[in-house]
Amino acid sequence: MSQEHFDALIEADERIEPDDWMPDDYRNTLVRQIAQHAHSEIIGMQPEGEWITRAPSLRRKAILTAKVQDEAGHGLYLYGAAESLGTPRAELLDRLHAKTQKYSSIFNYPTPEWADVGAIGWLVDGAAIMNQVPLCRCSYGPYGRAMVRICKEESFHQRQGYQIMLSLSQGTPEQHAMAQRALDRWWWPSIMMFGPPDADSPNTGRSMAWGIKRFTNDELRQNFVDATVPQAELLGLTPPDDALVWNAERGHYDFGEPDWDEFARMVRGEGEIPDLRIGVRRAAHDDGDWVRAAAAAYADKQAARSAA
Ligand code: FAQ
Repeated sequence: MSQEHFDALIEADERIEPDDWMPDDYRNTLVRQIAQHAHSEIIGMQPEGEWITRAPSLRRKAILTAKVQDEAGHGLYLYGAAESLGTPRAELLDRLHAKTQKYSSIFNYPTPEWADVGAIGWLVDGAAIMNQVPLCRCSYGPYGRAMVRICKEESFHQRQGYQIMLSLSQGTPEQHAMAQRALDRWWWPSIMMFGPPDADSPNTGRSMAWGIKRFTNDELRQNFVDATVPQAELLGLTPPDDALVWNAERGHYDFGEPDWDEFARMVRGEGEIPDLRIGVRRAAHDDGDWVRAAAAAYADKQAARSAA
């Protein structure tokens, strides 16, 4: 195995597997992206998890519980994919807790109303699908395969969110207004979730050449806007962007410029919410100490038995 073999696999659009030789930069890029992705999944459980006890019906509670559990599962597959590159999960969690590794900016926004749960499913899971379906073809095998199942589940999440928004937008005037407020809160953060503009994205070029990313941040952002505006129209809701207009010449929607300073603050984890998210995560990790200790003791016992 050598650089030559690696280059040939990439050139042929074939998969790199854990035992294959790979350049250090390729490995480090994957660990960085997969770890950030895994952290996003488990931190992303919090804004919606806060609504499980307050969901408006038993049916909504059951659906939301299942969705939040799915996000935990996504975290597990992704930490597994990162471990196959030689970085243990415990180390990645330490980096998350120390804030030396990132999670998605989108989870640094609050969920003050029930409609936020609908908007997260519709917009955040919708953006996640747009970004992650191409990742099913990622050149690194374990990541691409994990993404297949994740995308199927995200698709269910997107539909449940859209269905909440549909019920609210067709409900009482108060419910319709609550749905509009949630769209106002989540529209721009979802647009920014795709990452910085291509001109300011240091990783895109190399990640595309390696077949990790298949589209640039701006391409995916445009696809998301094009897919989502008609969905908003169907709901009778209006995205909070005066510059949003169909451009027949381009065959795409034109849209306004996000507040990239706000994005940078969210990525850096400034403000109360990032502290809250990491605090809750650390507490959950510490509370789970005894489970990890018990699992390790059980594994030792089993290993000693099979050795005897
Ligand atoms: N937030 O050069 P690029 C979900 C960082 S999962 C924070 O463009 P890249 C499911 C970036 O890391 C959501 N940081 O970077 C769910 C880099 O910093 P670094 C997560 C961001 O990697 C739903 C720097 O900016 N999805 O939502 C963000 O080529 C509901 C320069 O950026 C994934 O992680 C951001 N938004 O492209 C769960 C998908 N954007 O590392 C619960 C996989 C950029 O050099 C509830 N990841 N940065 O220090 C990706 O596709 C890519 O990593 C991008 C960024 C597109 C996110």
